[in-house]
Amino acid sequence: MSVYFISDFHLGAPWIKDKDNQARLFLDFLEYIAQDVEYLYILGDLFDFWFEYRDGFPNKFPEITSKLKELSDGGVKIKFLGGNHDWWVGKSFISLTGADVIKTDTEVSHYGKRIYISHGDGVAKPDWAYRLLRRILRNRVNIFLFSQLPSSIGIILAKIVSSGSRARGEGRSWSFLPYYVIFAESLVGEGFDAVIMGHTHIPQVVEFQDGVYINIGDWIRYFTYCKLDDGGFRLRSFADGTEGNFDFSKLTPPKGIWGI
Ligand SMILES: [Mn+2]
Repeated sequence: MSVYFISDFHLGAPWIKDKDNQARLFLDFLEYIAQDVEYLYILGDLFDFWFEYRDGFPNKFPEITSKLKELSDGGVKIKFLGGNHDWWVGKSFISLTGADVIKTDTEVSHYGKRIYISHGDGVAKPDWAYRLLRRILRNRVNIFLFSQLPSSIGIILAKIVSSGSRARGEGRSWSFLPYYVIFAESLVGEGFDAVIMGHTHIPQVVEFQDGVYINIGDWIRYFTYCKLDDGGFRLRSFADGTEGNFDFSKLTPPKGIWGI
């Protein structure tokens, strides 16, 4: 049995060109791993926007949520750690998918490994504007106020969350990557065997003396994920519709509109 880590689908983002291909690959992936998945960690930004208002939130991805529910009903433990686009998932998401929701960066343990998991937003120190916005958007009073809005008005929140990060994300993530490595290295120094994050949309594996940092990339350009079993951690890609190695020569600098 294996542990899988995935993130950054941004389902529903208007800037994703081939949504049908994305949805088909994701459903095929869930089917493919069904036989050996024990834990499935979704490390945020599954949705480009999800917030539960007074009148709920319209589920635009019934095929995907019901596939996740099928897995959790079959005994798979799905753990959802929200990202900067979908941190506000709540009761309706939980009942649609059967997932457990984790609200903060956390430590988990599998195959004797201490693993630090995080979406990864707020790790890059120079991104002060986002770090401030994050505090506002995660403030309990503000969340309550937003949740009282009907979803038609509350969609304003979606625009703040989505367009803000799109403007910032463009071309800037490359320069943020060293901060992720430094952050991970210090956690490895504290005794973690692995630090697994998403958010940058750039798959990365950085080996330290006593541990590893893995960025699981995205499901927009790279279709990457991390798999852990008794053979250790591996970064894999499902871009060809089956499990394969990720070819790092395929990494390209972000161009045009590209949100994180
Ligand atoms: Mn993100």
